[in-house]
Amino acid sequence: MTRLDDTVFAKASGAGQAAVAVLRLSGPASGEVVRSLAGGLPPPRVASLRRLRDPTSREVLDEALVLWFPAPRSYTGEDAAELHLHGGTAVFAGVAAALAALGCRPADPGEFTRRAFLHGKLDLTQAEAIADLIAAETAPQRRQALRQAEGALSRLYGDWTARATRLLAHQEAAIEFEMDDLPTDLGNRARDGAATLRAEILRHLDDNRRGERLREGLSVAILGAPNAGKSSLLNALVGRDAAIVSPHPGTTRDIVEGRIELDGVPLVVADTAGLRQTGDEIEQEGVRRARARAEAADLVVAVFPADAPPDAETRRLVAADPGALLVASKCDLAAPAAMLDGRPLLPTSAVTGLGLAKLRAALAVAAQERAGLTETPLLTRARHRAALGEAAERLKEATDAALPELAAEALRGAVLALGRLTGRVGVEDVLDLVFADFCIGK
Ligand SMILES: Nc1nc2c(ncn2[C@@H]2O[C@H](COP(=O)(O)OP(=O)(O)OP(=O)(O)O)[C@@H](O)[C@H]2O)c(=O)[nH]1
Ligand SMILES: [Mg+2]
Repeated sequence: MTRLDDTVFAKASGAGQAAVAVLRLSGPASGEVVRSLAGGLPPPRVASLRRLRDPTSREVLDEALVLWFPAPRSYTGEDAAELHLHGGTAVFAGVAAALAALGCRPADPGEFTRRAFLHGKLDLTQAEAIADLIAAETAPQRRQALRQAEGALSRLYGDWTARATRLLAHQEAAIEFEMDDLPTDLGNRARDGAATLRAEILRHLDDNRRGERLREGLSVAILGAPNAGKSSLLNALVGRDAAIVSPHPGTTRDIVEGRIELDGVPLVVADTAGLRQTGDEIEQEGVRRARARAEAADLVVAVFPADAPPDAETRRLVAADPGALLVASKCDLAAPAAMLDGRPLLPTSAVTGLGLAKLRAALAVAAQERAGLTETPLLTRARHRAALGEAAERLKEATDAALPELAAEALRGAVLALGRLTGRVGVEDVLDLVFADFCIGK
């Protein structure tokens, strides 16, 4: 639980051994603490070189750059400071001990951003975007997170919340006027407005999870018969021995994942157990997991070895999945067919490297298509999807309501659901979820 009368600190950079470790401090006692350590407060927002001393023993702890950010112009919106220390473990430990002696406590993960939220510096979608920015691995992920941090999603969701609130006000006014026997079409206009808003929300929801995929990485599942060369293909794609390869059919049991990036889209490639009927319980579980992963994956790569007839299990599976990529493996051993069931087969060999560049290119195209890189703000989280789905549902109820009172009640539900997105309404239950994926010091 964040207590805003606490002053907290955390190492905000320089994990492990780095030349500089930045220590962040935030809370009402920040100014007093800096004064005790540095012998005075430097001017606001100007980096000043100061000697830090243990307040009790007066021992010099470090020569540090000290930055003082008086409220409200700080990241958290409260009095805050940064100490740029030399990067040694002993330096940090010494300063941390001095801070603890002065009554500060180490910050919880995400606590600085949580404080910023509580002081109205950012809303929940922006706080989530900062977590994404810290975790971003690729340039498109970074761009998406930055757009969201700048408020692209909060503006969109904030605008929807305002509109739903206005519709609710109209609906309630219509009820008032009705009681006074005044003619009005306010109620009808509120219902039309609800239908229009719902259509916009549904369009935003119907984006094929592009934003979430970009954030999490596109999921690719490699499927095929035992010994088809699936693990060899995974290893070739990720460029390391991620999965065990052996001439024994049924080697892979669990799902083995490797991450790659193609044209800026992260992919999580999963190698799976070979599909076959088997009496071996562990292998059966592996096959079950393989099928489940194929169901959940954004893209299936089906592997058919060139030196064997195509197996019925995998064939059946891809027949039901028109988006699957078909690959002929082991083309150094035998000449592959060009087509299978009327679909092109991409020839590859994990031994000679044949076709791997083409496979990467095909994966990149599929990934780009499915990630659908666009400039409009994308829906990035399941939390947003749930709240928007709920809002659309309530708006439909409002449109279809038989009584104005029921329409008003449904609109109130829509406002609440939309408000949860930015955290302006009903916030307590979502806070923990949002801040749980933060690292300490942010
Ligand atoms: N010549 C040749 N051999 C290959 C190629 N790919 C895989 N192999 C061999 O085929 C055998 C099976 O390869 P794996 O990658 O383990 O096959 P798998 O599909 O993962 O097999 P399971 O995990 O049992 O389902 C191994 O002996 C590999 O060395 C290839 O492109 N060319
Ligand atoms: Mg395998």
